[in-house]
Parts: sequence; C-alpha cells; structure tokens
Amino acid sequence: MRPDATLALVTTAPISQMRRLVTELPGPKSKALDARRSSAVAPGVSSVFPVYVERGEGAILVDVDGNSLIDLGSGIAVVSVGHAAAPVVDAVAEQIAKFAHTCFMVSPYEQYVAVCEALNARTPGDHEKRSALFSSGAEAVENAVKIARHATGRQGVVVFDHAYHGRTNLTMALTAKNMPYRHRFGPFAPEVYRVSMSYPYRDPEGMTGAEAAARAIEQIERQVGVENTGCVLIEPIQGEGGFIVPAPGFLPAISAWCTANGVAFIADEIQTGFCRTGDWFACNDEGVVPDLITTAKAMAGGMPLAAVTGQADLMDKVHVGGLGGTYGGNPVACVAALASMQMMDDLDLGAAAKRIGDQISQRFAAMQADHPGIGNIRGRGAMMAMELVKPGTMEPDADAAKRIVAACHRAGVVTLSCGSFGNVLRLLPPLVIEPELLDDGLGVLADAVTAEL
Ligand code: PLZ
Repeated sequence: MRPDATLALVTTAPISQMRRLVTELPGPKSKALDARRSSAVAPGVSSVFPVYVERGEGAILVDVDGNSLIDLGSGIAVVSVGHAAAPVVDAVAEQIAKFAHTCFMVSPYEQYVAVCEALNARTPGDHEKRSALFSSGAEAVENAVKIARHATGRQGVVVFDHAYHGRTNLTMALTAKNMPYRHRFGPFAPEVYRVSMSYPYRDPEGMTGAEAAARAIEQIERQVGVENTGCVLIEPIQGEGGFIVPAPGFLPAISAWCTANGVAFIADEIQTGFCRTGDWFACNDEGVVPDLITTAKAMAGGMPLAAVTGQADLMDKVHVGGLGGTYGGNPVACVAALASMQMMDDLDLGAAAKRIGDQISQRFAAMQADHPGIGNIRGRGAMMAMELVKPGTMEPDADAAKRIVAACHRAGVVTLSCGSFGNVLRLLPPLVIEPELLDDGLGVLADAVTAEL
C-alpha cells in the first residue's frame, strides 16, 4: 500500500471555471494523438471530437494542448457532480488504497450493501426493494429483463420506437435505431416487440398522453398478447432517441396497464436518473412507480457502476446465484457512488438541474424566435434539446445538428447530438456548472446557431 496515494491525487492545482483557448481545436498534441489512435484503436469506436483530455474539474475539461473547454455533455450524463469532484476523488483514492476488488460473489464488503440501501431508499416508491449491482448500463438492462422474465414466467419484452438501451446482443435488440447501433450485427435476440412512443412533436396534433398510451397498449395486446408479455421497458424521457418527453399521462397509463395485467414495468433511468431532470428520477414527475428501475451513469460520478432496483417480491424470485458478474458492484465504484449521492443531497443538485434547465430554456427560446430551423425545444431540468428541421417543414435536418455541434467544438464547447433522425442537439451539463460558465457556453451555441442555420 502507498500511504501517500490520497495526497498525491488531491493536491493537483485547481482549474479555473473559464473557457480559454490557446491553440486552434484540435491542437497539435491532439492531432498527434489522433494519428497514433488511428493505427491502434478500432475505428468502430468513434469520438465526436478528437480533442484529447488531460484533466477536468467541475464543468471544465483541459486538453493536452492546454485549452480549457466547457463540458455541456458530462460524458453523456455521467459526471453530474462535476469532473474530479473532491468527495469522489477522496473516496476513490482511499478505497483503492485499501482494496480494489474481491468480487462480491466471493468475498462481500459493506460498500456494496450501502449502495443497494441508498438506491432502495431513493428510487421511486416506498415499497420494500432489493438491488443488484453491475458495471454498465446495458448489463443492468439485460439483468432487468432476466429478472422480469424469471419472475413473471413470460418471455415477451415490449420496447418503444426511438428507444436506446445499449449495444450488447439483447440490448441491441431493444434499441430502435439501425445505424450505427444494429447495422450488420444481427441476428438479434428474439421475443422483443416494438410499439409506438408518445412523441408530441411528431404525433398527430393534439394527441394526448392517454391516447398515445392506448395506441401502444392496443399494439401490445394485438401483437404480443398479455399472457406472453413479461415486461414493458421504457426510458421515461428518451435519451439517445432524441430527448423525447412523452405527453403527460402517457407513462402513468402504461404503468397502470402493466400493474393491471401482471406485467413488470421497467423504467430505464440510466440517462435520466440522479437529479438530471430536477428530481432524483424522471418517473417522480408524474408519480410513476416502476416495478424495476435500471440506473448507471451519474450514479457513481464517472466510475463504472450500474444497478437494477426493484420490488422485493420480484427480485426475491430469482434463484440464489442467478445474478452476478466479476466486477459488478466494484468497491471503488461503490464508494464513488456513495460520495456522488451524498453530493447530490448536500448541494441539492435537483434544484440546480431545474435552475440550469430554466437558463437553457430561456436561451433556446430566444434562438428559436430567430431561427425557424429550430422546430422543437424540449427536455426537463438539465436535459434539454432542440430538434432541427428544414425551415417551414418538419423534415429532420441532421446536417444542421452536425454543423452546430462542430462549430461549438471548434469554439471550445462540448455539445452532443442525438435522435432517431440525428437532428437533435442536446445539452447535459454537469449539475455543478456555474451560471456564468453556462452563459458563456450558451453564447457560443447561439453564435453557432446563427452561423450555421
Ligand atoms: N439505457 C437510457 O442512455 C447509454 C450510449 C452511448 P451503457 N447511453 C449512451 C453509445 O453510443 O454507446 C444508455 C442509455 C440508456 C442504457 C444505456 C446503456 O448504457 O453504460 O452505455 O451500457
């Protein structure tokens, strides 16, 4: 053991929360690394912007050329507590100096139990719950399906149009979009059925959440049959699919149908969870209580950790030894999760997400007033997006999204695109971002919109 390990990690100089460019982006060192990368890294693994990161703090990333970039993506909704958050750094350093791994299935430890307790307490509903820990979001989703099938004895899995649930074989089957996720990677797992999502911008005008739910339920009953349906799996706000917020009433109606028919309702809150939308979980917004909930991403402040949390009577049905994995609930990731969740409480990051959402919404509305290419603004809390279309139509404009994201990157602001049609620009800032820094980032975005639309 190195007793000075903690000290070495926590004494790095603070990074000021300001955008500052000292080279063009990508700079010379990033370009050199990218050349190395092209002969070493499989091209199937891509990066949205080849600027190589050296350090991070709060909402700032410092690249290898010394540029400070504003991170409005949080590594896809992961570092909600900010980069290098001191409580997370300290917890990780302390834990790794004690022990990094035993495998919980071989020699258990308290940290795993504590994370399960924290998840059981924070996820929607005050019924008795159990949790199981994994390492990636896709793995959590796979396990939620395993549990639902086992508990109900029914194999059918219902998912929605525009859904994203991962890149493993089962989760590819659950994910809606062909390119880049599924193309030529089949055959896919059987017994997966896709039904219509509530997509207010593109649904028939005026369609209510209840009507959209009735449409989906009719599809389930006709195509799958209640007695064959083990679970309905849904992101309460779709992430990769385009930050699609279903019409009010949609989720409660789907959840009520599941309850009435003995079908497990699984909420995939991997992207929406942990204060991102202004509440601990997006389901809370309409008081929806899922039977099973999958979490990952922001839970552990950047360490790989994922979970399935669910009703004790469902979770307890699985035979002893039926769930697990070598790394699931790794102790270093567990202490990072405990520290992150504590920070969310201490700093009231749910309230912070709402403030961030208000600030973004105001700027987005001003941009939309000037640019008819911004067809729709949507999201909740610090999960906000604009859907780009050819002006005067609803025809998706993926190229515009690409151009705006690239212009932001060149100016030192990390933004992301998403959407089934690739035409949605999305923001997922760290929840600790300061208003002035967010304002600067939004100013860069506004300039990019003006230049590119
Ligand atoms: N469920 C709702 O958002 C991951 C994917 C990035 P993993 N989203 C980012 C990419 O292109 O691979 C995600 C999600 C929802 C499941 C997952 C999967 O989580 O940790 O990436 O496996």
